[in-house]
Amino acid sequence: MVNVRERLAHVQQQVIDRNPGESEFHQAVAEVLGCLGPVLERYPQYSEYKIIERICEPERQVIFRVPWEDDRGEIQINRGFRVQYNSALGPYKGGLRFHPSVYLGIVKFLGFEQVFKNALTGMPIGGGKGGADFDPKGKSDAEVMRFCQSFMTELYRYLGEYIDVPAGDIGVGGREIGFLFGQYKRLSGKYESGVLTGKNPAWGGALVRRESTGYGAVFFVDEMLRARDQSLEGKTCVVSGAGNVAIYTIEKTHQLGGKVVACSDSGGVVYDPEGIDLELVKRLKEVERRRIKDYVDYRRTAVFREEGNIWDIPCQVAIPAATQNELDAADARRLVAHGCLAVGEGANMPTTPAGIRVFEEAGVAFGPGKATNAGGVATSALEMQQNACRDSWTFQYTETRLREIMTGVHQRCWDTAAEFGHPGNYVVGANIAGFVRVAEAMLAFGLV
Ligand code: NDP
Ligand code: 2IT
Repeated sequence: MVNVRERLAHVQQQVIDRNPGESEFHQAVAEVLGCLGPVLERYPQYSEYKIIERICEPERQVIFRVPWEDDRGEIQINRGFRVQYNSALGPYKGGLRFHPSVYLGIVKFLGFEQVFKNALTGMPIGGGKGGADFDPKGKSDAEVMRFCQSFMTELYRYLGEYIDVPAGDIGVGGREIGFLFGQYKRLSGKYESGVLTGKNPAWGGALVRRESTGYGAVFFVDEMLRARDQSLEGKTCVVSGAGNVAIYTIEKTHQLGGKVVACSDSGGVVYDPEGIDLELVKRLKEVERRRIKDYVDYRRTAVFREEGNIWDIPCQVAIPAATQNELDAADARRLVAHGCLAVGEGANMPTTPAGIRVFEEAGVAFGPGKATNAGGVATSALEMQQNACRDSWTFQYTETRLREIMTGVHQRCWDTAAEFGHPGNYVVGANIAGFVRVAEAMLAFGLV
């Protein structure tokens, strides 16, 4: 029998050869496969039934044309994607990203991560991801509506509450989910609430879903600190991004006694030593859809750095919540030198592999995205539950459920890491715990 290490290297090479040029996807696969050696040694049946090879290949990938007309009457063409990655544990579940950088490799990396993240929540959801290379920045509401309608006109035939349930991600928030749901309802001729999550609570959405990824990330970081007899109280924190995840990460950090002194967008970094004024960020970003540099027009204590690197700012807790590969080894070394104790990935794969190694070697508590940001999709699953029984829960009840789920995710990572000989290593714990749950279901289903 080929040894386990060789087998994993062979699968990784196959993934690279079969998916040329998709570097983010290769990176995500390498991170997971890098943790699976001890699992294959313990469970030879996973090799016999080629579970890893099967898990790396998406069940279905859809790529489609999205034509639409802009406000000047000019025709625009974008490319839409949906990768239905794995349905062993439930309907495909995962967000849609609208950003000019979107291509198949990004959607596949996100879909792959989503499979294990969703498994780790313990909830009945498979993994998928989608999106388009559409740039919502600077577009009017009418343009965004026409784009969403055209996107859904192609995608709707692949969706359903028992089939595939998208939600938001970068560039897709409440406004876009509204337009997408409206078009799905029109095309399908039915009010199928459970086909999308992240809906407005006024028409079928769940309270706390908007806040859930950020809140969940802070709950996870809080658990990591508690495991070291620490807490967020009085800690200086830095949160990158200024979107959905960043905003509610800042909100919960402040509620738990931490002080966030910096956030950012793709235009630069705001540093406010007095603590970020979150109501101002919400107004600028959620209501007026402006740039973060405008923050300093309203706060004398703050400075804006256009070319700034947010990881230069000293902090004890860092939560990257913008995008993939935004924190590299040099950034990690600076954070460590400044005394950073804990890093929780609010975004998906924001830390490079070399950055993760720096944190591991320095003994920094490091929560990978598939654990730390799992509160978003978990609350989406709670939204699906409410839709299925035509119910709606209170904010307080739902937030309590979210907290319990995040405590459970932390515990699963902690126990699994210890069981497989890497105590305190959340990357190992998350990858193995997520993988085993999917693998067991796949084994039970036979060769499908
Ligand atoms: P938003 O679109 O609401 O916000 C994204 C933020 O990140 C913006 O401030 C944006 O700045 C910045 N950003 C995005 N791309 C880049 C880039 N290439 N370079 C620099 N800055 C960038 O998205 P979300 O907050 O929803 O998502 C943030 C991250 O969290 C993503 O990695 C996403 O996959 C992940 N995530 C989201 C979940 C959710 O429920 N929404 C759940 C779990 C994970 P600008 O506006 O200037 O582009
Ligand atoms: O990356 C993610 O987990 C999300 N964008 C949320 C997915 C969801 O279905 O709520």
